[in-house]
Amino acid sequence: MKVAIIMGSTSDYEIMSQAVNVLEDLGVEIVKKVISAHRTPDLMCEFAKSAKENGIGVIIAGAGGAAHVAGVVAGMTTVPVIGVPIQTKALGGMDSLLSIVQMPAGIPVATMAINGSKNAGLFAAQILALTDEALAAKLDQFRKEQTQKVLEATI
Ligand code: RP5
Repeated sequence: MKVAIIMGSTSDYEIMSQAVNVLEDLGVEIVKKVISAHRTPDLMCEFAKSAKENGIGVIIAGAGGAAHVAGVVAGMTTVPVIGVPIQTKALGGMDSLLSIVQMPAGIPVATMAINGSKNAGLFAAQILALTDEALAAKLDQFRKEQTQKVLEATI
């Protein structure tokens, strides 16, 4: 299964590329697309409604400001949605965080930290790894290497 990485603007890609990189390192197939809830609402609906039949197992949605794309997409599919609040100039990303995290009961969005795109990629991989042993082994290896780096760090 694939992970879809969508974002409200090309300006989000500097952050969202961290999810792309971690998933590519783990060998996960991805699709990436700029989809905005307010600038391309028809595209957003089309994407969300066809996600499951297109073989998408997890959707990562990054947006800043009035960041409604993750919640609206989640309302149109049962494919799990992970939201990434993008840091903003005006409010530091608190606007994005609160827009994404406060989903009313019934339509969940797993919300990461502000700019937490790398963790979104890892979390998506962990979901797919529940039914993919090879991917689970790669995640175990990633954790081992991460631990080793901390143990070997000098200050
Ligand atoms: C949101 O507005 C995007 O997700 C982006 O974080 C923010 C600013 O977009 P641009 O004006 O840089 O295109 O829709």
